[in-house]
Amino acid sequence: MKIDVISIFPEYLSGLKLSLIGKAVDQGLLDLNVHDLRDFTFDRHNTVDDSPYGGGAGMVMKAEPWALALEHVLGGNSAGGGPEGAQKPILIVPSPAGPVFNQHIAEDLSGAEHLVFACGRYEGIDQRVIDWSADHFDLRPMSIGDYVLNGGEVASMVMIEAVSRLIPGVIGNPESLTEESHEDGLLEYPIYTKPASWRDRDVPEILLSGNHGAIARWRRDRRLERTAEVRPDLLAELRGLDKHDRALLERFESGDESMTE
Ligand code: 6GU
Repeated sequence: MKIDVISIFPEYLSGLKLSLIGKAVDQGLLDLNVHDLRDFTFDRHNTVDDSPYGGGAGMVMKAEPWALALEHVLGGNSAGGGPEGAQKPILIVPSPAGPVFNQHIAEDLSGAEHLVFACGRYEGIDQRVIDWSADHFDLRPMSIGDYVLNGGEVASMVMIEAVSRLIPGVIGNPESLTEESHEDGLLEYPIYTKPASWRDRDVPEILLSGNHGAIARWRRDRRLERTAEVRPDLLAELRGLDKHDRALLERFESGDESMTE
């Protein structure tokens, strides 16, 4: 997968060189390039912003540097110029005004050939270049949650990490991708390691039993309980609950904790 990031703070993205994402880049699984928006300006001060038409607080990012940067990452791949039938690159514009990013979107994006992240700052980017970009890209404004950040850099890093770990080969043990929070709409079960007794707190006995069926059931029960407790909104979306699952949730809702242990 190819990922281009455009930002006025390219060094912000340097954290992506660390850990598993950096390794994926070294191994050639990920072709990650960060571009400085100011390289696409031609005035003495490398100006990327100006005051908003119609008035108001803050500054707006100018259209032309963005268009030049986006044309640069398109290379010969702009619509009409690229190979017949080739997918348009996906352009993600981080914005608190976009639909909220989630694991389903991460999975969808992990199958893409080319992702471009346009990190806005200030009050945002001139709308005309966003509209223009839709001719050349599959345009996706995207929020990472209901709060406001100062720019798209951190949001892009969040999305890049969530997407690239799903690319085959990026995570050494693909089994660690299953049974994690959100993988199938449930939060993950609690986990423990040695020692079996720590400061008078014992690991749940069933995990020491060697009974794999019972352990799997226990873990699913804990996932259901945890999800019901902290994210009831996720439970409402769940499909494929069996009789045992539904019985556990009913007991949980009625507050009968004794039957769930
Ligand atoms: Cl994607 N960008 C910014 N600037 N703020 C955000 C956000 C994105 N998602 C939530 N808040």
